[in-house]
Amino acid sequence: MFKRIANGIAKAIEKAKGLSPFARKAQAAQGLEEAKKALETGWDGESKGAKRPAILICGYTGAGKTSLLRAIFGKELVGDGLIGHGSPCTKSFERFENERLIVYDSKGLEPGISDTAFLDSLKAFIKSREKDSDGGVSMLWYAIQGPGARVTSCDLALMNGVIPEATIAVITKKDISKPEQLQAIKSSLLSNGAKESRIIEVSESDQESLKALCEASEELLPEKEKEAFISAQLVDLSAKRAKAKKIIHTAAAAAAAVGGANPFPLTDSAILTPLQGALIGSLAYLYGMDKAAAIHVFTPMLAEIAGVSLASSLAKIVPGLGELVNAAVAGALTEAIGWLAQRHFETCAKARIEGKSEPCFEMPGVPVLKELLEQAMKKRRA
Ligand SMILES: Nc1nc2c(ncn2[C@@H]2O[C@H](COP(=O)(O)OP(=O)(O)OP(=O)(O)O)[C@@H](O)[C@H]2O)c(=O)[nH]1
Ligand SMILES: [Mg+2]
Repeated sequence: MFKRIANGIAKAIEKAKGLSPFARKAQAAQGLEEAKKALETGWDGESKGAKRPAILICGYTGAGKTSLLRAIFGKELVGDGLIGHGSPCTKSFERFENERLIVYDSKGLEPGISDTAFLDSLKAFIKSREKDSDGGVSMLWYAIQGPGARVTSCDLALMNGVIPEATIAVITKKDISKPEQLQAIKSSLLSNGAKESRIIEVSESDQESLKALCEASEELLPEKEKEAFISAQLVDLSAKRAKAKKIIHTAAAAAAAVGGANPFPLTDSAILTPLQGALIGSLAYLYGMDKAAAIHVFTPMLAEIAGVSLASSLAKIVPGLGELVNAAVAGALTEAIGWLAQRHFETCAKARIEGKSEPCFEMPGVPVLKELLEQAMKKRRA
């Protein structure tokens, strides 16, 4: 995708050569219009490369299944009023979904229900999903609450009898469990054939524990589903950062190729904005932002980027840039803009985890831009 957009930019640079300085500026400004479209292309490109995983969560009633889903995927996916304080809450299989993921939250197993009846209903449900156009259930999170300190024969039958190769045992409510209770559950699971890496202790308010569950899940999912899962979850920010780095480097390499093949004046650098728009769109998908929201929030940013470039203030911000956009400068400009957007997305993700409202994007002042650009230039020179 980035290469395709870069090819279009290379043609625009070629076309600009014979134009007057005024016409060149107008043409560079035109890049902004294309950048808005590219933002959408970037978002679509990233989402097409991913496939929604379907996670099924089950376990006894009150184990904390719905609470866990809310803590990892946010209130936007699992709404208010679905947590049962005092009485069983979730009825049958509830499906929650967004553009990145499907989750099936199951009714909790209640004492008195026969193991075999529950196991059969779960197997029938998984079978029925196989015909789903979205594909079948990818993974099972089996919740066992820590303070209960026991693993029942029914727990084992469910964990070993449904999709054992894609099951993670999740010991919940770690915060109110004694170490010996957690240990008792773990030993029992291990002695019944569970893998240590597939047993995760969590509590809904311990981010590190939730991140560990995400990491174990990422390992288990096929590549395309892993991409979508990383984008859907809110707690493993390091996985998002690693993916953001790859996206930024691919876009920066495409920009460097354009600048390297045909260097152009720094005052025309707005011509690169379509590439930067696609980059921001890709990052927006990764950080869980809706396409429409991304366009709404980042169009002004693209305009400001184009504005800084058109006003030829870039040379003033970083005098070392020189007068030509060559491979190093094109790559560094794109990389700096990528990290600028990534910083904003990460701040938004943290705000969502803490239940705060997301801050608006504000174009940083000259010192921050200068620092980002200088860092990117230094890396390119090295
Ligand atoms: N201390 C503590 N309480 C928790 C945690 N997770 C959930 N709870 C509480 O456990 C109770 C049950 O939580 P739910 O998320 O409704 O449990 P569930 O497994 O979905 O229950 P059903 O829908 O009935 O099957 C609620 O009072 C939650 O607030 C946790 O990590 N720590
Ligand atoms: Mg529930």
